[in-house]
Amino acid sequence: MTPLKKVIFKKDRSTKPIWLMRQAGRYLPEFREIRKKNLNFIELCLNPQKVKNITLQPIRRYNLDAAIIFSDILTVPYALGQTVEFRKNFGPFLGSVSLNDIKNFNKSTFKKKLEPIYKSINNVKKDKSLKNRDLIGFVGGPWTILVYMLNKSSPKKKLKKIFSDKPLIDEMLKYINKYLILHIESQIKSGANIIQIFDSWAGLVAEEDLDNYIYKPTKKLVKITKSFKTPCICFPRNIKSYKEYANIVRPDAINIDYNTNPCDIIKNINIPIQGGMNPKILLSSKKKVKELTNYYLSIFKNHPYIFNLGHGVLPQTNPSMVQYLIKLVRKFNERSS
Ligand code: 1CP
Repeated sequence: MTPLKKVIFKKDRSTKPIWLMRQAGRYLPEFREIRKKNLNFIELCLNPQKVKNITLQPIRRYNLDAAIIFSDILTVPYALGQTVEFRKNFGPFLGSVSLNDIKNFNKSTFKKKLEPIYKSINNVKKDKSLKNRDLIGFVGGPWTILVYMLNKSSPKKKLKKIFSDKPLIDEMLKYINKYLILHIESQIKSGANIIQIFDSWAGLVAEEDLDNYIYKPTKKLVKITKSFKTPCICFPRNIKSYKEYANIVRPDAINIDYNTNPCDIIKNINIPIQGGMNPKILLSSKKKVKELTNYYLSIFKNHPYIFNLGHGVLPQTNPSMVQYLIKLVRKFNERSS
């Protein structure tokens, strides 16, 4: 059994596997080298040969337990006909889209547009370096995808008024979910053996809307993933209550953000937990990294736990600090065995 599955399915507490969100990406010089020559980010995500290479870059450098397919959650709006660009120092920039556009879209066009991603997963899966490692496929949470589609840029800066139109949101979520299901199924059939759902903007939803905007649609995605005997890890970042989310949505494991107190979470949640440590710590000293890593490891010592961060690796991170972090987790595992 692969390392993450051991924790998730067997509730193994004896070893803490490690992978990192955004383990491939801008902090790696070998990624920046490729990115410099590939200015269209979506096109890069749809190039199986390059995607395979980028996905395996961190696996070649470090002793990680899982690879995550190099892609982006915004390939879904792209496949639904919305233009998606990434502008330097601005982030994603999306074109216009209407409810009718999505209503009338058809599944085979969607699948055809994302076919290169499925081919990439298949290619990565066959690589020798993936032996006894997990390959993680992913989607954005329905709400997070909707936020980018309607806001057309990151909500970090400004969230548009449109978010008060509840009937429109309900209707759009229904259609978005149909395509997220298709994307999940296709990734699993191509070789992804774990699915992670990134609901990065779950924290923006008011208590009264959680059921319709987050719980109900996400629950469906989790159910579909589980029907393939594939674990589903959910990351509803900054959600009001991880406990309530876990009880209602029923993921196989839950990723926590860095504002979540790990001591509280362990009292409240009995499913496997992933992540939590603030990625900013990797910009500080080895001493501080060691302290905080050992703090998380000791808290989750007797709980099924996958080591990860509370958000993605920051672009300014020195790759040697990532190396050091992995060494610390491996050392802890050796001491515990
Ligand atoms: O060079 C560049 O400018 C591209 C930077 C980049 C990278 C490396 C983007 C643009 N996406 C990615 C890859 C990516 N995105 C992965 C690859 C696998 C890995 O983790 O190694 C994954 C899993 C994602 C997921 C993703 N994309 C999320 C969910 C996680 C999170 O960060 O909250 C989100 C919100 C996105 C949208 C997105 N794509 C890229 C950026 C800069 C953003 C964030 C936009 C914003 O600030 O709102």
